[in-house]
Amino acid sequence: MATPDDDQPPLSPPIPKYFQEPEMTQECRDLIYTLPTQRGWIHETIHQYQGFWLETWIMQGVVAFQKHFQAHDTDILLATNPKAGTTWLKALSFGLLNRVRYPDIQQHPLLTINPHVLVTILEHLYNKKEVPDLTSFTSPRLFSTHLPYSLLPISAKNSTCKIVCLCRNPKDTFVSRWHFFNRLRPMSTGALSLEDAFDMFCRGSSGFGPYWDHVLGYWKESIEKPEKVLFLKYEEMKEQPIANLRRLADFLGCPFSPEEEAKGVVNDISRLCSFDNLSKLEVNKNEKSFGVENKVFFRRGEVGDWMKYLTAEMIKKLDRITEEKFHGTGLRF
Ligand code: PAP
Repeated sequence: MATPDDDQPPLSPPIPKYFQEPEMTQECRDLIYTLPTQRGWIHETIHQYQGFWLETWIMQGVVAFQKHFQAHDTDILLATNPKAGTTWLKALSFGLLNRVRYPDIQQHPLLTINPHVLVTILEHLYNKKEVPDLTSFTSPRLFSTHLPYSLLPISAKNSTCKIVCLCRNPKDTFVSRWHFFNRLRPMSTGALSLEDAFDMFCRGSSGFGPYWDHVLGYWKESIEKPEKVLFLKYEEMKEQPIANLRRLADFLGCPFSPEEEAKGVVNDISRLCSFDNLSKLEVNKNEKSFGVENKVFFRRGEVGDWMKYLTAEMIKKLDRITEEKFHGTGLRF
């Protein structure tokens, strides 16, 4: 039986504060009570809300985000399925948008601050406070979310705010997710076996899942509204980081100038945000953000790591589901 990775010891309990349930309003409790419920990956329970599965601890944040967030036309929203490369996309987007402010790469905030601190995940912010104060965010505001497209607040869909979706092949997404949650599970709950996690993932009951529906929601929007939604693939970014960084810059309306190209700014940002660079920084090796060890966001950063973990039967099953779900959509891995 496969066990969670070898090269980093599992985190010790308790569950980091970040993933603890907030004090829940009666309204949220009442809502949860009406929802289909299954076993969760980190907490006891996960709930089906508007077609997607959400861990209990994030329910309140999702509902408040949907209800109260007012998108600005200039906002940028990074949308990812968990473990699709959120940390990387946050770093790249922050580096891109702030390149004039931080021209000296040797003094860059990404060298001392984890990308999750630099780019706020909205449902987590709304989990802490029902109506958070966003006045300190300057334009263009850069946020991230794990919400599927259909669950986004109406203003995010109706405004001209831009959405960048990064997705990753289902097998690596699953394996990365399994490792991640095993690092955060309380010892009292014990490790989640690969087999159990696989079963939950395939049934769609993983946080912000079903994975396929999440990916397809953004894929379809990116085809219908390419000026609003950019759809990136982790594997393509690994293969052609520079070309994809230029694509991202163009989409966000801040293309690299010929002078910047000549000075090597594209390469500088790409290198700064690479797995090799970020994962070796002191801040990402030995420090915590929101009570979570930053190193849990940097495991291997490879394409195809799933080969070490999945059985032939699992591969067949996951491939079959993916083929069925993506059939006729033009999306493939
Ligand atoms: P999140 O959705 O919970 O924020 P996310 O950053 O998407 O997490 O997932 C972490 C994955 O991205 C890890 O993949 P792995 O488990 O297969 O190794 C992590 O290694 C990878 N990752 C983090 N930073 C980078 C980076 N700069 N470049 C490429 N991959 C990265």
